[in-house]
Amino acid sequence: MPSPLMNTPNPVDNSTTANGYIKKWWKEAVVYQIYPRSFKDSNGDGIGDLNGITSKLDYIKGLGVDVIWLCPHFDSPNADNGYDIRDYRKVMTEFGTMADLDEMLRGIKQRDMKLILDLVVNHTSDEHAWFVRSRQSKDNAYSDYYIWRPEKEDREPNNWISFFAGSAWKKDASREEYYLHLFADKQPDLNWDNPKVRTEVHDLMKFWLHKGIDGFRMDVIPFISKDQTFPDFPKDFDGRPEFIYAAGPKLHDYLQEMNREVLSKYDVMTVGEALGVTLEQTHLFVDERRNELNMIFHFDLVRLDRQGWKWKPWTLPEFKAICARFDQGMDSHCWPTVYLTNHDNPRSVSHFGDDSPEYRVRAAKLLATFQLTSKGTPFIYQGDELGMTNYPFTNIEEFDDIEVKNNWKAEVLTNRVSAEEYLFHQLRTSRDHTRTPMQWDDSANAGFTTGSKPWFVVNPNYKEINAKQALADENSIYHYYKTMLGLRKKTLAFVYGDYKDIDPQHVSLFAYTRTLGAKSYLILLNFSRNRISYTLPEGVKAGSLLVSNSDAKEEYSTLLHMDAWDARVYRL
Ligand code: TEU
Ligand code: CA
Repeated sequence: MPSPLMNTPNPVDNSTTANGYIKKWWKEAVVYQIYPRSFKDSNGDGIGDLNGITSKLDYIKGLGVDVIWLCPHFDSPNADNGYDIRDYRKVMTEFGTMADLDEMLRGIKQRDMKLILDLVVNHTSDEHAWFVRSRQSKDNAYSDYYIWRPEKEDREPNNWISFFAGSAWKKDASREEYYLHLFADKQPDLNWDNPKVRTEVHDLMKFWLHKGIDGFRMDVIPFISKDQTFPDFPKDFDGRPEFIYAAGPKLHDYLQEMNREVLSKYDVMTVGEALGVTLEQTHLFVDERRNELNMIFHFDLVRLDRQGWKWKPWTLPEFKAICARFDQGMDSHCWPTVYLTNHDNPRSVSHFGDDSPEYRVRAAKLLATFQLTSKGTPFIYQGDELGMTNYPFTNIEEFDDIEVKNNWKAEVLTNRVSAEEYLFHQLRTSRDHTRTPMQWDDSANAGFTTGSKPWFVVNPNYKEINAKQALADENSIYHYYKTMLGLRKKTLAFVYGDYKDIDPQHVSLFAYTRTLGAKSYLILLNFSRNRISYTLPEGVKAGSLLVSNSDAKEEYSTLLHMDAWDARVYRL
């Protein structure tokens, strides 16, 4: 039965650009990511919910985005905030009902926006009916839905580790076997080598597509295929298991099958979260001639200052080198994404900008300028349009994230690392920084909930940093995003244009051009507090000024004076 909410037709004409890209709606779209638990609480229980999102659709549409990516909204016991799904066809009770979801989807469509859902199918919750059956015996219909192995010489089947600390295997008392969990032990990995599992996944995708949703973000999708011999980590293992987990032998067969069986039948977009995928492997996922996924999220940029859970300093030339490498590494058959944060990373202005009261607004606008003049589909995380910042955690009790807590047990409680050192790193890297409630206004709890207790700490800076203030102030970060989104919409060169870094070695200025046919633009970003006098290289001259995050007026010049965190876009 055709759904009344079938995906909306797309205006983009699928012709080819001057530099060889086939135009697609999802290449020109800008996505806004919602973490439902922290977006807006409508009933005072302290937990964000679907009706809360519906009540804010005008706010989201007002920004000028096209697509909403909703983090998991499915029934879940929340061992990992919804990334442990108990029932793929049911809405998480705290978030509302299926009727609320239909209402939200209708509101999204009415505003000419689209919705993509989070497809979490590398693993389920251990409370999923499949796992409940699977652990009961070795010979029921669900026994092979998960990855079970006998113990090996009195211990785990191999030495694989979980991303949330400890072994990736857990011994199950009833089956007397180990099951694999690359994440928490409450997140058992599905056995994709069982064709019944793949059919189940295809069916649940169709269930949601029939509702009229417009695609999926696919959680850790490169991990779905496992080397069934389960070898130990190689001798030269570098401590980064993701590169081993993402190299399963059947991965691309399964993605092509999923495309053939499901995705090819709908005009939808897909983006795979590609932990453990190198730039060199990217085309295998996204080359349009291979019919797998449209795009993937790389980790190189958001994790450039990381070593495991530890933070390390980064430099602008390193940041630029990653951008250049990705641009050169993907031809016109591939399409990139651009994101500076999500629910697994610190706040972008705290991470790549400057969150001091003096420079926060400028720096957040600079990052918006970067993101919205970059090639690829931009993904904006909720609250970044307000310049929300990292949370000033002072002790471990304040955190919620299972990753932070499990690593604390593994590192601090075993005396490997001091509490001070651990907190020093988490203050810079923790996933919890982006999970604090959205700051809507300056009333109690930032207007996130009418109840007395939000599920998670509210950043104390909500009195200054909130949506109400941002909407009222025409110089706010929100309005700047809106301007940049409007400009991107009418300037195809920002979407498809060729990219050229004109000064890769400069330590604080990022200067690049975007060119499509006869149209060319120069973007200048001062990633520092220093004032810079900059002479453009031979042959480059700034033309008229299209956008600036300051009151600078310089135009038609080869010598430019950039203040702290200045961002400008010129015609060339
Ligand atoms: O994340 C994948 C993932 O492993 C990392 O992003 C994670 O944050 C960690 O830093 C690895 O060290 C996805 C989801 O985005 C995340 O929220 C889930 O916790 C995870 O998968 C499991 O579903
Ligand atoms: Ca609620």
